Amino acid sequence: MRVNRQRLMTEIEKMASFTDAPPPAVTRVLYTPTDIAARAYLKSLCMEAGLKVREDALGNLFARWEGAEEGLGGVGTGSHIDAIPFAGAYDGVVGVLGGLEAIRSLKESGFTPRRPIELLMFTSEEPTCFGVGCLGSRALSGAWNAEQLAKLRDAEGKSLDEARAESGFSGPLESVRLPEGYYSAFVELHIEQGPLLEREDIPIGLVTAIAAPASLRVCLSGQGGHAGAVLMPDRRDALLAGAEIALEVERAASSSGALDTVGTTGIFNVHPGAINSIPSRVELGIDIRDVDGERRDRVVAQVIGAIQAICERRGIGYEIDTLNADPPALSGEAVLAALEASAQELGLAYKRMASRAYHDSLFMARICPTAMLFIPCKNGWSHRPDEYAAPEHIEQGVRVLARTLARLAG
Ligand code: HGY
Ligand code: MN
Ligand code: MN
Repeated sequence: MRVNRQRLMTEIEKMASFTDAPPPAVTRVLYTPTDIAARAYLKSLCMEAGLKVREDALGNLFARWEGAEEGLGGVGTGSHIDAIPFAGAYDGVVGVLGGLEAIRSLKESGFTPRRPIELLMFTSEEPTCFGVGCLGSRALSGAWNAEQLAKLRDAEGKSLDEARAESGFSGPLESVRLPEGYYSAFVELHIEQGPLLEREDIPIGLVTAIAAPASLRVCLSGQGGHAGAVLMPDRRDALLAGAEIALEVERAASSSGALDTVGTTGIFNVHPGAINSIPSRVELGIDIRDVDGERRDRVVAQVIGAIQAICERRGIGYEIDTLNADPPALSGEAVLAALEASAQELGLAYKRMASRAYHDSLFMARICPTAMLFIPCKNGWSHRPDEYAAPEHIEQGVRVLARTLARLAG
């Protein structure tokens, strides 16, 4: 079986051209015209490969290679093509186009699967639009029901229903959830988004667990006013409360007792944002994660307690909205074993490791045995324009994935 590296790299480059940022940056936000054009490009590749393509009411895309036997759960592979602002060309894309290449390589080698093999492109893995990540896999796994999804609003107050309808995805949200047993296994190929594989010069990572992400949206309201005329004792400055909170996020995560706990204040919006006006309103976006769900929850509770104390001391109003607090996911041993056997067959060194980034596999693990396959990325950089994965590593990842799909699909 031969992976066509040239074809795959050309497609990855073409996918990167669908961007709303100046190259090499990639910005491809959910349901934007750029996202829709990228989806159309992917659909054309899947149809050219002779796969049966369908999209669900949220825009999750499924490209299916029917198996020889009827009525068996399929083997899924895939990832996402949406990209946060000023990201890179490989996050998610390697798993979608690499998954397609694995399927094409198997087809071209004359392999016939017993079970169907299906490529997935999940809608909205990134939280950019609605504040919560993995919307497509959250919905199709049943982790979130239609009511929870319908409550989501974007920054302009538009609902998920309005946004998806504008992009031509209609149909009841209830129809997104997959029937029991739809998949027998799921494997996602992804760049590591960390430095370990490159540092240890190991080409393959086998992901044993995915860290548990929690996100908070915090709205602070103080007393605005003239930066020159209002004396310091009379101020209620929302930005300074936010600054104390951001430092508390760092302190709470750093003192959890484990390096696995991370905390980030990635959104810090200030209103009105004028040099001579005291900030009256601030919106914070806080991301707290850990491979241990209980430890993560303790840190979240600590941060919420600190927000209350800081705001009461400073006379600042606050609203805290826990957008999501997902449990960690453990990989399926049978899928890990299939990945391990494939890497060994190919004579590739590998290491078992946790994923600190979340992925759609976090939710696929709720409906079938799931595991991820990592390849190195330069300096571990990701979510930035200079994100890079070497063609040789991408090809090796696809070769391990193809063999693993063949093993799992019989
Ligand atoms: O944030 C994450 O972990 C993923 O890259 N969306
Ligand atoms: Mn990402
Ligand atoms: Mn990703």
